[in-house]
Amino acid sequence: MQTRAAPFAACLAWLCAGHGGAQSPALEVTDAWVRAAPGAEVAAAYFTVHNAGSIPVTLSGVRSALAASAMIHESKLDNGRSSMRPREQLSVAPGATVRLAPGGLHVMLAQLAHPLTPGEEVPLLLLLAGGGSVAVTARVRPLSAD
Ligand SMILES: [Cu+2]
Repeated sequence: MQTRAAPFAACLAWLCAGHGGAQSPALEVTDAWVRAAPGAEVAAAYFTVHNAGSIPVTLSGVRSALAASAMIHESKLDNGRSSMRPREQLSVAPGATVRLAPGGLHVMLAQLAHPLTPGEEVPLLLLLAGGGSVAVTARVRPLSAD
């Protein structure tokens, strides 16, 4: 298991680093989208992440220029009731694909800079444990999308 890095320390390390790590993780992010409710201050972001490299890659957080707060959440159905809780880290094994999708893993965007409208692009920065990040652009889809 990996030690749990304090998100803030990880952030500072990233800001201070002049360049990324020696090996850039082979993380492929596809199908990034955001489900937005009209006028809402929160929205959920989804994407599919594939680790094409030979070492495990761990997402330690997410940021967005359009949201004051972005967190990885996991929805679960307990006794027919849906609940969600934060996931501090998301590990992707070599060769593995992890899908963030409605009803499961998602990125919760809170305190949005403005209400999102379908078609709009939302920048996401996926922070990697150990330094580095992956920039992703997610397209806003209507609330009815799944
Ligand atoms: Cu959530």
